[in-house]
Amino acid sequence: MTSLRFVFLFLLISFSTLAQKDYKLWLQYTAVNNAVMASEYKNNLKGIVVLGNSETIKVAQKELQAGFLGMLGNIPQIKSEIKEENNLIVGAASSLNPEIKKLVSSDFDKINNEGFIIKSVSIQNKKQIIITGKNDVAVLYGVFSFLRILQTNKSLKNLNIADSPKTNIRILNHWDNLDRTVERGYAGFSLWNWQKLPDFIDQRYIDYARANASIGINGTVLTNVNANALILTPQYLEKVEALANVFRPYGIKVYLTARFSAPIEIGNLKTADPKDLEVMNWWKNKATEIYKRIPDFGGFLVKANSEGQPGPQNYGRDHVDGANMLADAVAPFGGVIMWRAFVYSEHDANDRAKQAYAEFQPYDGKFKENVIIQVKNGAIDFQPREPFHPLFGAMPKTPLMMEFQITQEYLGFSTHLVFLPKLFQEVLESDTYQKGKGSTVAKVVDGSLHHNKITGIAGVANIGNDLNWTGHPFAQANWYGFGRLAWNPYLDSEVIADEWLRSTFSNDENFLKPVKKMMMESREAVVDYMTPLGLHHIMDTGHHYGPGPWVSNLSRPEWNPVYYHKADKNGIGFDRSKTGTNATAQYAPEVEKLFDNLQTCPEKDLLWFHHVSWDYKLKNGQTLWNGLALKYQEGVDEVAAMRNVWNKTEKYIDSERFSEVQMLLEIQYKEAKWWRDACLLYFQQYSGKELPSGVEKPTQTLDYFKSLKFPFAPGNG
Ligand code: BDP
Repeated sequence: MTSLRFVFLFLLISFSTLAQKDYKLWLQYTAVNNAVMASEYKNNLKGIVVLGNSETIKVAQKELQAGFLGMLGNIPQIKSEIKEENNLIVGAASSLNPEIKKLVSSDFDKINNEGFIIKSVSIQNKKQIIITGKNDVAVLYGVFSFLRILQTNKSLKNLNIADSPKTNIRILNHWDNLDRTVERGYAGFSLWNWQKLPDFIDQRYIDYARANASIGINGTVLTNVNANALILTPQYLEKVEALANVFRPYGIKVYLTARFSAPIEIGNLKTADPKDLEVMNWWKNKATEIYKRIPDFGGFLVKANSEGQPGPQNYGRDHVDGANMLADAVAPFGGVIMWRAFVYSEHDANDRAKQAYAEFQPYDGKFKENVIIQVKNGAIDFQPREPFHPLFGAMPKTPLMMEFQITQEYLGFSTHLVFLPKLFQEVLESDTYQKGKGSTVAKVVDGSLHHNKITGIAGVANIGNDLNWTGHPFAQANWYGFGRLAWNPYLDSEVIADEWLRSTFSNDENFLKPVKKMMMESREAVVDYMTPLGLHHIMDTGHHYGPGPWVSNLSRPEWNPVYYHKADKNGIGFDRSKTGTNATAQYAPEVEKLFDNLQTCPEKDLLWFHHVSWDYKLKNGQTLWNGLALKYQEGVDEVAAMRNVWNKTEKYIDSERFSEVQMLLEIQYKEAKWWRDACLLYFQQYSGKELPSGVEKPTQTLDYFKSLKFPFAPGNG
């Protein structure tokens, strides 16, 4: 009996410590086992001098203690004075004494309000390290960055870092409903426990804030863009206030989605017309009420007149009228309106890819100063690959915010390992040519191209209440990478993968090298086995799980995959060149020419812009049909290779995460084959050609694949 109890206890303890690894994200703070580095750290970190006593500074101090305890096995002494050498001095500019301030004064010119300085200095001939910034939150960013130096086993010698975020709004968009379901959420239910708030503060809220602050995220939209007006009632605002209080010390502002018809639904007005005086006043009063509770409330995110959501057009007004009315309501308090450009009208039979541009481009320069237009990275909808959204090159007088999707709605949910920073980087590096060569999307988004006052990057969160937050251990890397790119849109995704792997798993080169390579190749793999050569939106409809290129029976044409691939006896692809819908004309002439011409259009975007025959010759000499089939096979092979890489990592990491990823890769492999077989069998009906050699025979019939139904696929409301 006792021994049984012992075994049980042992299991319980080992379960909880292992499970914590999944939970701890990239803040593992595991012992530094590189002896040289460990001793360098210990020698340089004899004491900590923390200046200031705000809640944020307390958080910074706690984080340093946790980090040092985990990584070095002890906590350097907390000191109130700087006497000996080898201290870490942590505090905002206002708390530094004149002597120290002088040592870093020129560095302060290099940073903005949220930027930080980490510097090795000598004070009265004693060497010290300073972490500082213009305010306490900046110092906290510096602390996390300093801890990352240790986490990634880098040297502390001659530190001289001055780093600032390049965008102002670095924000997660939670598509979380008030009943705790998450639209397109694949990691459990919403973190926000509305029923227990405001009195019960789940530790998870704090850990969420910590994780975000560690990567520089400074805002969160708590609610779904398909909004519920109830969030704006006092009963809920009290709960929102409680969350805002938790997040504040971490530098995170709370934002909400505003349902445009809220004045009717919760305000008892007869209209929500943005030009109606009563409606304007209702929003002004609502804003006043919110800011009374939450003085640093960020503002509203709005999805209007899109996919059935109410908006100004219901009253004969336009997006400018709607956005500016809300902007007036929050302006006195410093609030911002993030107005989404994700629109495609049911009354417009034209190419869906052209619609957001057609609707929004004419509004350039018409929005109030505190409005920023939030544009998805591509013109359709978060596909495995899309050319950059033409609006990024077309609204010089309007601040545009990037919207990426971190949750993998169209990329295999939280089952497939796909390292998204690679996708994000591809978009950010795209050249709009708006002001000539080098006018990249990153420069539009960070405001450097048009000198915008507000700038931002939003990511649709992949976070839920699963033990590991994101469903897949590697999906944590997408949250991490999003934050790092929002801070610096010019960061290389490989650097991000390296940092994340070291902080999350191991610094062992034998682990890092192959796994990093696997991550870097994972995005192209998913493109290859789902939508190679520019194909898009051929997922099964509604839930978007698995292939459904055959779907053609939905009421709106652009909801059907057949609308996007246009496969027929002659060939496949959507002609968006000037012989087709002329969507290419929405780009700057240089880009337009590139995409429009079949000879110069990058093959990765071929079927996005052109309808080509099955016999069309690809650059490698293969026919389109053979090339397409071989790409699908390549995707499957890539997943098989990922699986092989992972199977060799067992000795470097904990068994729990090892086997989780192993099982997930098995599923991904199975699903990659499903994608290949279903798509090729379907397209083969039109090409009428045999599969080329090298492509495995399908395991099932087309009818079988068509018969698969997933009424309970997650994330679909
Ligand atoms: C699509 C999703 C849908 C969202 C919509 C949006 O399928 O659930 O509501 O985008 O971004 O990707 O508004």
